[in-house]
Amino acid sequence: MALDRPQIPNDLRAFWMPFTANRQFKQAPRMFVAAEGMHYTTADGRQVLDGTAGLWCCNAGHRRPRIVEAIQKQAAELDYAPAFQMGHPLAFELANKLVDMAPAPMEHAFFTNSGSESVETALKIAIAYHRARGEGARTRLIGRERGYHGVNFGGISVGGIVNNRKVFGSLLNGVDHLPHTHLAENAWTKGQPEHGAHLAEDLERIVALHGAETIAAVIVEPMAGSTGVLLPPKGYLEKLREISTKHGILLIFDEVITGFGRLGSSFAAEHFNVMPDMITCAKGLTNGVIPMGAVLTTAAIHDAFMQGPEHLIELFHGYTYSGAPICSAAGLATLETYREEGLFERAADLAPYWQEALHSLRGTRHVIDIRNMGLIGALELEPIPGEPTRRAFAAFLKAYEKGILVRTTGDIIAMSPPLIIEKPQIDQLVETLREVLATLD
Ligand code: PXG
Repeated sequence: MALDRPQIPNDLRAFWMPFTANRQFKQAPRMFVAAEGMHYTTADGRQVLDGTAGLWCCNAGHRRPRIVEAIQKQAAELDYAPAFQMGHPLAFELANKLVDMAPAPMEHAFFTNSGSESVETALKIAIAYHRARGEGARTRLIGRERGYHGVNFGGISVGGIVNNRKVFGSLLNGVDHLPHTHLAENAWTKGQPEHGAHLAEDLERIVALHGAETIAAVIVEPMAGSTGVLLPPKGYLEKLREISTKHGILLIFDEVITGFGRLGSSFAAEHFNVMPDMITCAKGLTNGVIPMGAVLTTAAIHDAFMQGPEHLIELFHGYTYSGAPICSAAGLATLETYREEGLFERAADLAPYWQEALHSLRGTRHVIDIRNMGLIGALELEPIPGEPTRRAFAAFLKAYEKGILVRTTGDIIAMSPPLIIEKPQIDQLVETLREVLATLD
């Protein structure tokens, strides 16, 4: 591939990198310059196996022709159309395809540009929905400890990752949190853990504390990704649904990671057969190629807004790029790629092999737990005393040198490869990690 720019710029100072150890990075930059299928190419010409689908987003792998062509064609045809009070066909088409793919109760799609914006959108819709129905006192939002719902103020308020919250002031008020579901007794579980369904009952305690009539919504990741792959105990999501329904509280599933085949089904709601009132998604919606997210809602939520004079705007919310033409084209081509190649089924078929491969690392030095579901896996490492995160970060750097890309969060190594991964590539991931862990301090 001809590259007309220097592979590594001379000056790395201006770009303030997101969620990155900037000073460490700039001393020894790790740059990707190309990608294809399951691999990245580094600036120094090495191939790196993508064990993380970018950042959990390139579910169909890289540089897929259908998606590339759709974007090129759309850019040359209708580059942009105003998103407010005007439309263009592809956004409607994508919304239809998306709700067709999603579990039946989801009938409408509101487009955003990211997972974070999907979360803000869903939280605002929840509060406005209750108000539209004459329950304007329902404004409280319930999240969960260790939850990740993006980085905007609503998302970090309902989120439960302390470093993402503690330096950003007082956040939203009227927020409470459920306990996280990560129990030591579930260590080494393959798939969904046995213990912990009772943790959903904490919602009853929160209801008793605040009064159900003040609570708008509960938001959880059906499977918590960013915090280190925390799986829902058997019966937990069902119980959360039951208690939310009983008290008229909306249940929002944040499926930014679990959507689009990650668990071997369209969404986790389908996988667990628990239906929320709203689903937030992003990432895999466009295979990570173009920023786009969406909030899926039931007809009951959407229809509650469709009242009053018809010339009035029903929901005062939206983004310049909500459903933008190029994003919509990428979304349609992505969904078509998933369908055509049966990638969700492929993920489901590969899941048992993935599970056994990962769990073969049990007994490897430093590993204190292994968790998995669908094509997601995590190895939890014993932290170096007094130096949390250092060991996992060292593993990440070593793995990268040895040609595989993994993610770390705290002392947890997380993996979420593209759904096109082949069995020998699963072996390569696991065997490389085995070597890395064996040589790590
Ligand atoms: N909700 C969930 C459940 C997420 O996982 C977001 C919201 C925010 O999405 P945006 O598009 O605003 O980043 C996310 C994002 C990681 C990692 O490796 C996870 C995310 C993003 C980047 C890295 O854990 N999740």
